Order: sequence, then C-alpha cells, then structure tokens
Amino acid sequence: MLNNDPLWYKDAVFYEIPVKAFADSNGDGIGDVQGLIGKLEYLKWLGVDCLWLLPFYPSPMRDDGYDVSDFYNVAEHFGTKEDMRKLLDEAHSLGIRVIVDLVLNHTSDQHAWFQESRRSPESPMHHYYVWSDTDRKYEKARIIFIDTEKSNWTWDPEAKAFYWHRFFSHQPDLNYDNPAVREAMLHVMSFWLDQGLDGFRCDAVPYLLEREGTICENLPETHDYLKEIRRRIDEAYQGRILLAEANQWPTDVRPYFGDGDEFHMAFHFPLMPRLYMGLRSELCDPIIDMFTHTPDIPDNCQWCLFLRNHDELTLEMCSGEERDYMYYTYARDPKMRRNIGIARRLAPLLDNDRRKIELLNSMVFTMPGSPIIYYGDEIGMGDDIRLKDRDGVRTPMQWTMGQNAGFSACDPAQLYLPVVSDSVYGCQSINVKSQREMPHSLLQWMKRMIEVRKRFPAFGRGSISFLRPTNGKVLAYVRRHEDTALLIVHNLAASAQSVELDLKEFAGVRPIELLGEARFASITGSPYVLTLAPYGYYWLNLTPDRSGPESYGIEQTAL
Ligand code: TEU
Ligand code: CA
Repeated sequence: MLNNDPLWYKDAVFYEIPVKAFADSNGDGIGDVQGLIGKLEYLKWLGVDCLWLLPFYPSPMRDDGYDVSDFYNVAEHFGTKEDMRKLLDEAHSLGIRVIVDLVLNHTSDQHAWFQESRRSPESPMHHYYVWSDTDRKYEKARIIFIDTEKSNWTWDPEAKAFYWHRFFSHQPDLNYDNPAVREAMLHVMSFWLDQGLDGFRCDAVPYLLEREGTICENLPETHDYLKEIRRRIDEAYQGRILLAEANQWPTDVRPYFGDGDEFHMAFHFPLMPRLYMGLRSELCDPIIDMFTHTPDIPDNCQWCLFLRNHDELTLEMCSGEERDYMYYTYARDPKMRRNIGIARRLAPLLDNDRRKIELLNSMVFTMPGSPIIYYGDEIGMGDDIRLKDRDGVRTPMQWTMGQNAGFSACDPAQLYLPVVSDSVYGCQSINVKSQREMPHSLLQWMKRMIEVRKRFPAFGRGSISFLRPTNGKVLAYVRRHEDTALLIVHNLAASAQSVELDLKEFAGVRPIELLGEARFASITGSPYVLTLAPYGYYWLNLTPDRSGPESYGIEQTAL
C-alpha cells in the first residue's frame, strides 16, 4: 500500500507527533505507541503520508527525549520495541510511512557512554565526548539555549575536565572526530532501519563537529560524515529518507543536499518566519526574497515546509530588526518568548483568525516543497504560555469534549501536562470529534486541502515563477510541472484587494478554481483582474482544458 516511487517524499504530506502528546492507551497520563496505533485511522482519514515521531528512546526527559540515555530501546512510558514494530506494520498497511528523530549531536549525561567516558581519561569511551582542561576553546561558537546556558562548556567534577555541549549542559556533545562514535551512530541508524522505520529527522546536524577559529557549524567534515550516513542508506535501505534539521540560511542549508548524495530533505527554516512577516506587513517581498535567495536543489531533493513545530518559532534566521518586528507583532508578552523565538502555537499566533490560518496553510501547501503539519494545528489547538520551556506548545492532543480532551482516562492530575482549558481553545470548543462532524470546520478544510494537493504532483515537483503585480499585497505564483500550470494567489491584506495579473501566455484558458471547482472567466491578452476577500486565496488550474465542449468544471463534480 506504500507509494513505492523512489521520490515518494516529494509528494508526501508529513505530520509531526510527540508520542507523549498524542494518545494515552494505558491511563498513566502519558501518550504512548499503542495510543498512537489507535489513532492511525484518523491520520489516514486526514490524508497524511508520513509521520515524524519525536524521540521515544529511554531518557531522563529533561529535554523532552532529546536527551537520549539509550539509543536501542523504547522508553518504558511509551511502550516496547514490539509496539514500535506493530505501529510500523499497521501504518504501512494503511500506506503511511514513519520516520523518527535521530539525535546525533549529543546524548544525555545519564547515557552509559558518558558515565564511562567521564570515569577516567584512560577509559576506552573517554573520547566519545569532547573534553578540555579549559573552557576557552571554540569561543566563536554561539550559545543556542541562551535562556539557560551561559557557556558551551561545563566542568565535570568526576572527570576533572570541561565537556562541550551545544544545548543543555546535561546534553554532552558526542565527539565526531572519533571514528568509534561515527561507527556507533551508523549502527544505531541501521538498527532502527532494520526494525522497518522509513528514515530519520536528523537533529541539530550543523553542530556535529568543532574546529578552532570557526563558529563550529556546517563544517566540511560534518558534511563528509553525513554523506557517509547517506551512503549506508543508499547501499542497504533504498527508499528510506534523511530529513535535516539545519536551522541555517538557505545558502548554508544547500550543502546539506550535497549533489543529491547527502540529505533527501531539509526544513526551510528561513522561509517560515517570513510567512508571518509577510502576513503582518501585508507585503510579499519578505516571502519572495526568500525564494530568490534560495539556491536550486538537486532533483532528488526536497524542502520540508512548515509553519510551526515542537520548538519555539525560531527567529535565529532573522536579522535584528526582523526579530524586533516579530517580537513586537507576535509576542508582546515576554512570557511568549523562548531562547531566540516565540513559543506559541499557530492559531494563537494568528489571533485564532480562521482566514489567516487557512492563508498560511495555503502557502505552505502550494509552495515548492513537502508540507508538514504540527499535531493539533489542523484543529486550531491553543497553547499555554505559563508552562516552562517549550511545553506550552506540547500539551495533550484534543480528541473530544470529554475528560482530559479524550487524550487519557487518567486522573487529570496525572497528565504529563495539563490540557489547554481556556474558553477559546479548551476542548469544549477545539477537538477532533466535533470538527470531524462539522462540514466547515478547520479540520475538514485541512483534509480537503490535502486531498486537492495530492491530485496535483505540480505542488511537490513543479517549478515556481512569481508574478509581480503592481498590487504588492497580493502574492501570486505559477507552479508548472509537465503540462500542468497552476496559478496560486494570496491576499496578504486585512482588506479586500483587486489585482491585475499578466496571464497573456494563458490566453484562451478558462481557469478552474481547485478547491470549489468553479470555472472563472476566460483569460485574454489583457491583464486578468481578480478580486480577493481579506486574506483570500485562489488555487486556479490554468492547464488548457482538453476535455470536451465548453462546460463548467462544476458539472464534472460527482453530485
Ligand atoms: O533543536 C536544535 C536547534 O538548533 C534549536 O536551536 C532549534 O533550531 C530551535 O530550537 C528552533 O527550532 C533540536 C530540537 O528540535 C530541540 O527540540 C532540541 O531541544 C535540540 O535539538 C537539542 O536536542
Ligand atoms: Ca557537536
């Protein structure tokens, strides 16, 4: 049932799931793999093709599982390796693939490797990590978790030395100058691929290696190792994919695709904040500029486009004034800020304005790349900025109006985090069950959008050319693939807008609007006038209609 096209990931719609937040099957207040298995029907119904599961390995859970203490197991509270195999079998039988986080850069300080490494300089594992007798090395490397860390070095009283960590001080970096480490992580990868996983979202890959005098990001030797990982995939695991988390400028992300011999996919971090900027400023330039600054990528590669994820809405790829603008417009309350970003979910960021939520999703679903939905954003879930770190955007999925939003049968006090309970975003108003029953809910619209997107490979595989109408509030581009041409138009303004588009190359075509299948007026050699509602958008098929006599697209719609 799986799409066995080697480039399946260029047509796929992805969906990000923290296992702990999705569904609790055994009533302990924590989501688990069995619970996720019970929700595969929903994910199939929604139309997603590939799940990305956040780390489910044994962990002290001080960084929500990104502090791994055992790479070869499933954390007890999530289930067992057998549960994982069952999940993969059931997902695959439904045509859904599953990729997981591979946390390459570091381990938990509770990992046996670190405990052995710190024991003695003579320990065979001592050089699994980056030790130093001074904390003055690699001083050009920035601190990433600025809310909590003052240095990338921490003194270890047992080893009587400093150890290097790019994230929390309880996450010592692995030493990729050590061939044993490089081999050990290749072994971890093979182990999970042998379990049947369809690939990995590789965590924090820019930071794998360190070199004096550099910022210790995106080093050539890092790419050498990442190419080694891809070689293993190509040798023995055809069809599995590697998705890079490289939160860098497009020119610095481009090398992670290599010549089509490194990552299959990479998140487009710089584009993401500019979608929000474009919306707020009502100007297309921040968005178009990002595309004109994004180098082409090899044909077997793909961008992964997103609006939000389990981290803060990162502003690391924004300039000072851009950051100020984003904080001013989207996070006036300092409690919403985390590190260099904003820890809010999509709906609250957009004032719970259904028009804006649809508009931004429409962009991510029609621009070049594969879209990924963050769990709960498809129903417009809210957040809880009172919670620590990034927990506010990681609350239990809201399935019903019932106790614990149908996430768990446990006593509410046992939940790993409280369910969002305010009057706007509480489960009485926001839940899957109600929205599946309402034909015009956000969830039904998301499902419809996914369906339409999957009918046109142009979205995932086509080229993009921007039209530059005089009205700068309207973002218009044409997606082309083989003989298909799709015109996508977005009104970034809070007011209705009229726009004149130069479509003379399509003269004679009568566009069909894809979401409603109505036929628009014929295109002529004159400027084509469109009027858009506030935050309105159109997906128009400009492919010359080869069907029979003049007829309205609607007539072909099954009644
Ligand atoms: O984040 C890595 C990273 O580079 C972060 O700065 C990220 O770019 C930023 O938080 C905005 O997305 C990854 C995981 O996504 C994060 O949850 C972990 O805490 C971190 O690695 C350490 O494992
Ligand atoms: Ca590192």
